[in-house]
Amino acid sequence: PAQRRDLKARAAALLKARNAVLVAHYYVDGDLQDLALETGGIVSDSLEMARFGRDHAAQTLVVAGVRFMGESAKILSPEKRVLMPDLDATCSLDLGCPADEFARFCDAHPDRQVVVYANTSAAVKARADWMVTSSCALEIVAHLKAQGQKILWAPDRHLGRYIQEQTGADMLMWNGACIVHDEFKGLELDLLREQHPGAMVLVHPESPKSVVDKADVVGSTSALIKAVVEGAAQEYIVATDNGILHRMRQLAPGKTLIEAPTAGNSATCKSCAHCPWMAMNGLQGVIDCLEKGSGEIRVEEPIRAQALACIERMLDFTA
Ligand code: CIZ
Ligand code: SF4
Repeated sequence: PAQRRDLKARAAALLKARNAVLVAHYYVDGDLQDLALETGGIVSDSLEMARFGRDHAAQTLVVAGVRFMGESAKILSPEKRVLMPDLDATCSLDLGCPADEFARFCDAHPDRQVVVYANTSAAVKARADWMVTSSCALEIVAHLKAQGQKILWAPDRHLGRYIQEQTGADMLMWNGACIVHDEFKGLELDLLREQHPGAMVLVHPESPKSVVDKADVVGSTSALIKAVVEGAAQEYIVATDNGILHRMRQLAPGKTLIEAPTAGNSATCKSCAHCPWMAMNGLQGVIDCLEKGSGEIRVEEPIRAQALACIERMLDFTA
């Protein structure tokens, strides 16, 4: 702990000295989340991270999250330096949706509006009409449906199915999944719930249908945090990356938080729902990228400009 305190103080001093701000996701290590908040940065979901980075005066953004988050920051703020503690931090949704294959899929369905989840590369966004995050996907798809549009959706099949069920939109799906949320199990969740009959079940829609169907609240990371803060229940079973519990505990200190069961455990033992790529972000990485200028995100022009149009459509819609 003394060593961590020391690293944190060094990282804080460097952020200040380099006129940099730390933009962190809810799923990264608690130390990084605290550092971001203590130094004038933000801890948030990918939508708010992108907005915050764009609007902040700092000329260097340190993005603690996964690669698509760094890319989104660079797409929105090309004049800023965007650094990441570890450039190898990626996402199974991004990996599972290569830009060339995706472009062929789109070319085969020219009559559809292409809607992609934030968790994709800049090149995939460049091919899309709309980007969405889980906090605005329902609204945007409902809007497109009302206009009579048919949709090509990528890459998360669980989130896509959930949105289709909710909106009734005509959606053709890419077959991707998040390796973390895909592991939550409905049957084990039932057993856990029997042990905690008063608990509210909070589920991120990247989870399988068997889990989403048992939820009291289905929503983005921000929506799940709000549900804990505002909920009347004492206990909450949380089906999303367990990195989020840090922020939930801070904002709702009196409440009991229980991790939802995954395939790698049983209802009675500890969950293992933590993204291995989010876990690559650490205090030392923040120090290294600021000291050495390593981990810099670059996105080539025309791709950047095309991806920007797709992100801005969402930002304008949700403004
Ligand atoms: O699972 C993720 O990577 C999420 C929830 C990203 C986001 O939109 O904040
Ligand atoms: Fe991707 Fe899942 Fe990790 Fe989020 S938690 S970055 S969706 S692999």
